[in-house]
Amino acid sequence: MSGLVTLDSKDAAPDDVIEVLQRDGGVILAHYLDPSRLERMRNDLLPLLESQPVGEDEFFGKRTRRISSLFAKTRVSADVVMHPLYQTAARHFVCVPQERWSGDNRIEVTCDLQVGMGQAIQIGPGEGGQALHRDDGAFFWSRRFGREARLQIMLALTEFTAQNGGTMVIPGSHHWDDDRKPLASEAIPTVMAAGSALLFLGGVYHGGGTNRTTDEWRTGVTYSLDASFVRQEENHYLALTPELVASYPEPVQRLLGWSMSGRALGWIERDGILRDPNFLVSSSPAPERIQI
Ligand SMILES: O=C(O)CCC(=O)C(=O)O
Ligand SMILES: [Fe+2]
Repeated sequence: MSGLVTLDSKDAAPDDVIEVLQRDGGVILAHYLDPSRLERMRNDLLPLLESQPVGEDEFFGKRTRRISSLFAKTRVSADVVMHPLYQTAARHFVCVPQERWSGDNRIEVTCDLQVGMGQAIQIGPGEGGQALHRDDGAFFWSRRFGREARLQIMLALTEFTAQNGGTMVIPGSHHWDDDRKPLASEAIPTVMAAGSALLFLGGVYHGGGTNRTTDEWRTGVTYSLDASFVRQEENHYLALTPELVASYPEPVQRLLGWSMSGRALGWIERDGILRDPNFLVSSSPAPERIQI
């Protein structure tokens, strides 16, 4: 394969995005962020990255800077995770309805989405290629489960090239079983302009690329939309204050975890009733939990 497929966010149909993801496991969306949001995000994050120390091990990169708690650092985070193409594709792959017995009833259950993590990643000159890996390995996901638990995004804050560390991806590797080893020779670089974004499934082998330049820092911002029943990779409950979460619209509060997964996970008890915890950060009344 010569390169990853690029679609234009301005006119791509969600079904086209889903079709390419289903086949290749990754797709580039051009013009994902408009110029003013891109500029805002750059202003919010680039100065913070500049004063951040580089990592301490091979995987996270000894010439790579990272920052998280992104919802506390840039409000454009909400625009990235709420983009209709990202939301629709993530729901398609992650929120697959399942049937379960509950006594005599066969009920259909569907999980929701949550933001598993967010991180700005700046790969510096001289950084070697990161080990190829699957991001859903964080929660021991297996191809045997027959479904995906994560759709990740890597948004380019600066241009991604084959020379400066553009994310390496093995197209189609989300179809592989758990035993097949990823080879560097199978991976191709993500080449995209600032403001474009790579969407990739949690089962796709990928890794930060080698930065062969002498003076270019490659800056990407990554978030994941995960099945709401897996443990969040980043601990938003400890990283973000309830006041800050309350300042975002309700759908974003829910994505951050002030929500339930389906009807069973994540409740909080008040006055003897198990409730959806969103009332802690929104003005809506505390609804009763629906019984399973
Ligand atoms: O920075 C990149 O291009 C990818 C980083 C990555 O995949 C990771 O740290 O899990
Ligand atoms: Fe990764």
